[in-house]
Amino acid sequence: MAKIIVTAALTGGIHVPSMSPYLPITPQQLIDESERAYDAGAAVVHIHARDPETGQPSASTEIFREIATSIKSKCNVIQCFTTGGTPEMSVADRAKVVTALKPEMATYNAGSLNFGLFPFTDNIQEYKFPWEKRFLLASENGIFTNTFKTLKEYSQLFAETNTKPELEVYDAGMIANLAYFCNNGYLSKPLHIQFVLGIMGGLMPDTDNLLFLYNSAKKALVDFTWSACATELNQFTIGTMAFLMGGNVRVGMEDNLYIEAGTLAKSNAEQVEKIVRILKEFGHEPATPDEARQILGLKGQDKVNF
Ligand code: KMH
Ligand code: ZN
Repeated sequence: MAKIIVTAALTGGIHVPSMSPYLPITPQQLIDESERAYDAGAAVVHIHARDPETGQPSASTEIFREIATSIKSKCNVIQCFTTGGTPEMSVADRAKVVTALKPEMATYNAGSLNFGLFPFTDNIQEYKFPWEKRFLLASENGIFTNTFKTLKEYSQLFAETNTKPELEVYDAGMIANLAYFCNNGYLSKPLHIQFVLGIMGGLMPDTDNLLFLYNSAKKALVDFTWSACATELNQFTIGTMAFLMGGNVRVGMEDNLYIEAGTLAKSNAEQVEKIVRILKEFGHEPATPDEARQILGLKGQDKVNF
C-alpha cells in the first residue's frame, strides 16, 4: 500500500485566537506543535508566523527564522512555509520568507480570490485582541491577490532558491493558470498540488468537487503529485477521500479547529493522530519525512538557508 504524506498546517492566517485557545501562536508553541505533529506521523509541517503578543499573522523573517532553526534542530520534518500570509500583506512581504530561508518547500497560490472570512464573526462573542474583528470583516472586500505577474515573479523566486512550490488550488480556473505557467516555462515538472476546499470564494468542500478538481488537473497537467485539505470537519472526509484516490492529505488548525463535532482539537498532533489512524485502517502508512522528500523531489534540509 502507498505511503501517504501527511501535512500538518499548524496555525495558518485564517483563524483568529478568539476562536480557539489551542491555536498555536508564539514561536515556541509552533515549534512544540511541529515536533508533536512529526511524532504523530506528519512528514511536512506548513508554517505561518504570528506576532507572539497579539496572534496577528506576521511576515517577519526573524520570527520565521527562529521557528525554522529550532524545528530543524529537533527533527527532520519537512518545513513548508507560507507565501500566502494574509490578503492584507503585500506580495513582496509574503515572498520574503523564501528569499531569506530558501526552504525546501513553500506555498504558491495559483490564483486570486475574495477570501471570505467575515462569516466567522457571527460566532465570536468576545474578542481577545482588537485586530481580530477588523481583520475578519475586512475580508468581505479584500482580494487575496495572486495576479499572473505576481505568479511569474514567484515562479522565478522558487526556481532561483530551488524551493519546491506547493501549488494551492482553490478553484478550477487555477488549474488553467498552472497549465499556462507550466507550458510557458515558468513552472517545471514534477508538480505538487494542494487542493484546498471550503474557503468562501473558492469551491465548496464536497466529494464531487474534489473529483472535479482532480480530473481537471489530470486533463490539463497530466502527471503530478497531490494532496487535499478542507475546512472544518470536512478535513477528515475530504482527506480520507484524497488518500483513497491516490493522493496525500493535509490536516491542521489552519483549516480546521475541531477534532469532532462540537469539540475543539487540543493540538495539531491530535488531528494528525486521527488521520493516521484512519489511513492505517485502510492498510496505508504515513510517509516519513525522507520518504516524502523522495516522493516530492525536494533538495534536502542541508540546502536550506537556516
Ligand atoms: N492565509 C491565506 C490567505 C498559504 O499558506 O499560502 C492563504 C494561505 C495559503 O494560507
Ligand atoms: Zn497556509
